[in-house]
Amino acid sequence: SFAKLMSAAGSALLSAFVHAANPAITHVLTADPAALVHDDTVYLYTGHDEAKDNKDFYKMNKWLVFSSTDMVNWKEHGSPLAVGDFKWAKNNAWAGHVVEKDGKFYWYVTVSHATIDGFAIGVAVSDSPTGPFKDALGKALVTNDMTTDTEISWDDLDPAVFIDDDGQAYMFWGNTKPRYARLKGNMVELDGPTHSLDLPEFTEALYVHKHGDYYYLSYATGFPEKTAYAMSKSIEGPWEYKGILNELAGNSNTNHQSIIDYKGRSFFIYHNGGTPKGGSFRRSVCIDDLHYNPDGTIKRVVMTSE
Ligand code: FUB
Repeated sequence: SFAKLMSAAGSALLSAFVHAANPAITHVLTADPAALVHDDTVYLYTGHDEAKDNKDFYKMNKWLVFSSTDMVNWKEHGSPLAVGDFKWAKNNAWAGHVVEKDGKFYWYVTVSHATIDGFAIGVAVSDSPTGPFKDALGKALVTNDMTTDTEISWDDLDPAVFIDDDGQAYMFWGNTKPRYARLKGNMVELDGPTHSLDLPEFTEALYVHKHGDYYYLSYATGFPEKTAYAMSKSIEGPWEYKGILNELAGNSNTNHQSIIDYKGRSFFIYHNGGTPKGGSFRRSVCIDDLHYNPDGTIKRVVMTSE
């Protein structure tokens, strides 16, 4: 019937609209996506790979911001934050994460410290989700603690910040050893001790989100990396390991994830080496649907390219 035909045409149109090709951004290299939903808009904060080929290592000096209201068309907002904005840092604009509190936007990032061996976490602040962002502290929020010989210079990277329903903020971070601490109300100082987490085969890229009654802790596992996750009824745990959420992301060793709910759907945002000269050091952000089971567990992500 005509009505059936129209409805089929409508759903074909709808799926063309909602399933953009992956990678989602191709004209510039983007890695380590962190998405923030604010005022009905998704802001996507990414790193920027500058390596000329995939035999190189990471070459990253600045971060980029994009926004979208349909998860398909991404508007560019340039680079409102670079390593050079942190006077105490020397290089490596690695993974970061942005949260909003009381009308201010806090961007937590990984950099290499100029005078303390190893990675460090800095925080920049802005009145707008698209910047400009300024170093909030003039020094690192977390520096490498080499006080015990089990510490490694890669410990302090990949911050992920989560604000619980009661307003308490937490920062999760780490490589090899996952950890978290509370943040003070000012969002730029740790409040109290740093706690270790016990997560199987943890590599890096912690990410925390809440959906329904559960808290979810997702992370990169193994190397090359897959994404695994754990669930809890409380942000302070205990966390129950739930297995693999996403398989190896093609030709990239890493696939650093971000998970959001937006306009009634859930999204898994990650990176692969999916552009023509892409690979582990030339990465691009991808977006796929995420589906929850009725018991709160998450179905494995089906990565798509078109
Ligand atoms: O982009 C540099 C590093 O690679 C990030 O900090 C890690 O999460 C991995 O994606």
